[in-house]
Amino acid sequence: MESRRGIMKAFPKVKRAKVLQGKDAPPLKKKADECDVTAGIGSARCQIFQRQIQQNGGRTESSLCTDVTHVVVDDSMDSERALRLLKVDCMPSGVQLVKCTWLSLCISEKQLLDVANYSLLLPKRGKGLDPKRKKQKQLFYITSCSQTVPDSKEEVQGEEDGVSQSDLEALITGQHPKEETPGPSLSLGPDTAAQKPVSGKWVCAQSSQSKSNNFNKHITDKLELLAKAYTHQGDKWRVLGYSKAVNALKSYHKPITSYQEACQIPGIGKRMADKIEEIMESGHLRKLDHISEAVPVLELFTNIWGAGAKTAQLWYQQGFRTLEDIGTKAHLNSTQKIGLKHYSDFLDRMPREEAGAIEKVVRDAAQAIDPGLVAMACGSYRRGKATCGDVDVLISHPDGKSHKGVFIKVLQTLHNSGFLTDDLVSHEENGEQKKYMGVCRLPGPDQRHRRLDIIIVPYDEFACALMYFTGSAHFNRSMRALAKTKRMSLSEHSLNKDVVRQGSVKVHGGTPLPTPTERDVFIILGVPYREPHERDW
Ligand code: 8GT
Ligand code: MN
Ligand code: MN
Repeated sequence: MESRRGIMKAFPKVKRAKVLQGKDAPPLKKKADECDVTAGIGSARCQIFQRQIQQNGGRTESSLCTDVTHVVVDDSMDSERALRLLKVDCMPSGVQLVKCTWLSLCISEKQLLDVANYSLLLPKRGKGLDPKRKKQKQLFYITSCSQTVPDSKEEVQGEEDGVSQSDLEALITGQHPKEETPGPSLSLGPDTAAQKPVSGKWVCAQSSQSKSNNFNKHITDKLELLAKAYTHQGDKWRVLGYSKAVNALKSYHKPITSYQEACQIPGIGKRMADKIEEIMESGHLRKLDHISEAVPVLELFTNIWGAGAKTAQLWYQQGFRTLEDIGTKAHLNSTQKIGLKHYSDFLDRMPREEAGAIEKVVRDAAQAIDPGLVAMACGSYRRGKATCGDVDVLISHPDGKSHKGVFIKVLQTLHNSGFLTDDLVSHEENGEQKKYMGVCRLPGPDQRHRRLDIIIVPYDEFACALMYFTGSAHFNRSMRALAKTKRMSLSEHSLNKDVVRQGSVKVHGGTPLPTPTERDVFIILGVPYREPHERDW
């Protein structure tokens, strides 16, 4: 990638991109006969964007030439600065100036999405896209401003409602967002970081018990409402930003009284602080008045196991409004059919005692096969929650080898006894780990159907898998991000050292460290050990 006066040529020119126009090009290209230019985005992200765009049949341009229909800029950039960077007084007619979140969403959804919520400048009145431009192919253009936008606290805390760059990258690459906003230790070299005690804004270094006395409930209640709306609209970025801010507010030691005070809390950016100020001053958040009437319907639909925001939106567009519509008119895949059948059972969280009873059934089945097997419920159960959405049972064998072949046998036993009633994902392989997702029901009258996950792992991965499946997801992200600052990487398989990253792209996976217990992971990362109930972030 070449850098020129702060402008990064990230994508091939149209002509060179011809090769990408194969007949199998994914839907992004099909729907997206438009062009993009991107500005102010770090080089690592440029690379990710470039690869993803190319994979989706997209094209880029190295300057704001006449073919361009979209200019994509970093979320933190304002329109004035973008125009300065582009050396124009205003955007040429028909050219959209959009945040890179939009591009990321397009990539993850594999289609061109409406720019409405991601546009920096209102389009000129009465003017849609110039019809000529509509015919053109996609062109992407990224400019880098790594010199002018440092990896500062401001940036990582995130503009656009507090979503960080690392979250963005995780989502761009289509993974579950596993990394949390890097803390101040980001600026320390790996060696210094290892010596400094980890603290401050690292969520994993703190007990989630600090949330139990929420002095800012009047604020978090409203932010959570908005976050929920974003969840059902499939806006993962905002959901992440809001959940981070809500966590930060819940664990803050006193009621917030000013905008400045809000800004100083790690995890809260300026735009989030604006909203907090609005609630403080007016007792209300106007944004809540503008939640689309579609949201409750989308919520109804996404509560069907196996139906995500995208499916829900599709159904909504097809005119469906009720579960009856879905049952009679919508096209459902096999998991969604099971989800609909058990709609209210799955929605209802079970008391932890019931989760304990389910764990026991699975453990007994495993130990009937081999008494040496260990079986533990992780997830919310292990975090000590009073209710559980599902049960996540982890199975392994301390001898390091006898877990092999157990997966099939355990499932056989549980199917035969009638305990397992439906299979959602009957066999998912992840390296040496195997995962089952299904539905079970305890014997006896009046028992409800419950979601059950069973994961079998080799014993050398047990501690990392235990930690991963215990969560919470937010805690996991924090641990992973912390590992990253020490040139390590943490996964459900292992904690690796000597990881080589270029920007945020991992170029060498490093070497797994021995982690016989969860405690070892905490010790190596230099954070105080947290009991599972303290990880409920
Ligand atoms: P629950 O009571 O709603 O079931 O809450 P949970 O037990 O915390 O959530 P879960 O969905 O059952 O997931 C179990 C654990 O797996 C989570 O706590 C989380 O730490 C971990 N996990 C990730 N990433 C992902 C992911 O992409 N999908 C799922 N299902 N779980 C994940 O870290
Ligand atoms: Mn769970
Ligand atoms: Mn689960």
